[in-house]
Amino acid sequence: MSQLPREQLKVAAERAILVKVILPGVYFDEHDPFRELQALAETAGARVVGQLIQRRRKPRGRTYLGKGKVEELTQLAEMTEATLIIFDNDLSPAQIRELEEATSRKIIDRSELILDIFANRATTHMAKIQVEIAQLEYTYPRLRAMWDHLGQIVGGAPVGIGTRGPGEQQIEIDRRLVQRRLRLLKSELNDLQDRKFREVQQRNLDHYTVGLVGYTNAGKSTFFNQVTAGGAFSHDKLFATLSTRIERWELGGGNHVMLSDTVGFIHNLPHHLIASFRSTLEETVHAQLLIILIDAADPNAEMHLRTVVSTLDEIGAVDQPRIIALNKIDLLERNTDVMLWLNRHPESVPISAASGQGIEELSQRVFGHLLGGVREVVVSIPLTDGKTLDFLEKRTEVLDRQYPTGKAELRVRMGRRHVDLLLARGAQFTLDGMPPMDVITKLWPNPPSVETQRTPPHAEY
Ligand SMILES: Nc1nc2c(ncn2[C@@H]2O[C@H](COP(=O)(O)OP(=O)(O)OP(=O)(O)O)[C@@H](O)[C@H]2O)c(=O)[nH]1
Ligand SMILES: [Mg+2]
Repeated sequence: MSQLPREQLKVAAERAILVKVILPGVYFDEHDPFRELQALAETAGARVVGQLIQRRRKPRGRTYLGKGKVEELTQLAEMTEATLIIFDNDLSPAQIRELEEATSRKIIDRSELILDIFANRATTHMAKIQVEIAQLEYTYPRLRAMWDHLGQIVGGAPVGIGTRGPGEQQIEIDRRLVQRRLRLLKSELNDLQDRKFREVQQRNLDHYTVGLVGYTNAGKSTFFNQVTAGGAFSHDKLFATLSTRIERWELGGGNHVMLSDTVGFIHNLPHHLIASFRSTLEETVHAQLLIILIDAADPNAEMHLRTVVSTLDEIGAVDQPRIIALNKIDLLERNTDVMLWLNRHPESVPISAASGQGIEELSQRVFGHLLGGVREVVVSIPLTDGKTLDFLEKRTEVLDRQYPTGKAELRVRMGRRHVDLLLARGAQFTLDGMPPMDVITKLWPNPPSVETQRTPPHAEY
């Protein structure tokens, strides 16, 4: 296994040229087309020494780039002494081989670059298994096409290549090894996933759970650290977080939710990579509320939002209400930028995870969801039920207190969740003079998320 050459094609410390082919109808950043690829390359540890861009109606079959551009690329690589060429587009194994032969440089595509970052960042056992599965599934089909020519590539070629000519027999042996390893990893991941699923189910019974999601580098971990006991790694690099962390977020008045911070999303993430990160995203899929954190200061923020929404669809996180939080507003120079956003997404909450601005407003909104909509009702309980009295005094807003014989009648502002909690404790009480079960559906017609605010219908996704 340790001999798989493309698995060892590390990006760190290489001199790299970035290449992008712009195809009609495919999104790209017009002001700075290499912005994200450059950040990804630097995150992986490469030094970017050149860039090359081409607009085409469709990719050229053999080399993706046009013939003249391939020559230009080769010259650029020679001039800049580049050892690595990174394509923003996903390439087929045959295209990689053609391009490597033409340029005598190592070629990788965006998916391989992301995998390389994931491989370096994975710290938990689960993340490591998921990355290895994704690597084997993405990388392996390319091995066969690669091996016969890797030895001729300039610089950075892994040790062993070129000295060991892998014949058909060797490929066959390794193919079987890869399959066996994949089966082993997948069965281990299945076990971990089952355990994780039970944990998540139990947590959802015990607590209200809120999933923090967003594009990579949006500031999720910074926010998480602000509002919980923290411990999440935050950094100005892409994919700083690769596993999920859950902590208590105290909302005041004895109310709390469990908040999860997880891996960030990115556009065009290969499907199998999303699939292999399913276990990491288990908390997100089953969270009772989602906060979509957007870096409002990023020029591509709208595309980021679209990516997050479509990734949530893809992983099946579609049932819960969502709140959009516009982060990094401290970086927005003009108030009009915030106003523009609010115009387009009127339900969103501007915040700064770094300075704490707006977080109180956001936690109020979460609080509203937690309670499932606040209503003003009269709760009547026996005077002897000190526990329930105590609960109402501490957890709800008491507006009035009356004590007719043997009873306490409190006019309170309470949420559906308060009623559920009281029922779960076996408390005996009436709401507006009626048994709770008779009035719940009248007071809270759409439980559990009365104030559901899905992304507004006019937004284009
Ligand atoms: N100015 C400013 N910077 C912020 C704010 N929130 C986060 N940042 C910075 O943005 C960068 C990314 O923050 P993270 O919290 O690591 O972002 P993340 O969403 O967890 O990123 P990944 O885990 O990589 O997906 C860090 O350099 C933070 O300091 C903010 O409100 N204002
Ligand atoms: Mg993070």
